[in-house]
Amino acid sequence: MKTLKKIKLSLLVLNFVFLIMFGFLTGCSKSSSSNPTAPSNPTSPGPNQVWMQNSQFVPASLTVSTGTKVTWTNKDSYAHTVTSGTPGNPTGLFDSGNISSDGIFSYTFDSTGTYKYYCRIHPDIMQGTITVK
Ligand SMILES: [Cu+2]
Repeated sequence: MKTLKKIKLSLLVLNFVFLIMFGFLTGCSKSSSSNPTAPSNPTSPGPNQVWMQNSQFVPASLTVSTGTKVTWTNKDSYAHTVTSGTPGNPTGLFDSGNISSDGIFSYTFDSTGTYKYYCRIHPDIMQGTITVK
């Protein structure tokens, strides 16, 4: 009878150890998911950045100072282009060619002016303007 009690007691201890370990593990996974230093995906474009998102340039109008490098990032799952000019009238100043998903294109604006651009794949819905001051 004494040995049965001992077994029951050790099982109880084992249960406790298991519960503590389980709690520790879940605690760990919780803290790592809310870790503020973990890299997170930004929800909006940063300074001097334009996103191609849902077949739109975001923001559609951006004002920068001369010498600024503007970077476009394709957030869609399909290709876009960044082409200077207006649909049917490309200026030839810059043309990214097809930018696939997650791809980027950069252009440095060295002169003041208003630079219209568009996507050759979706010219009717994707147009933007960079104003350089
Ligand atoms: Cu497009």
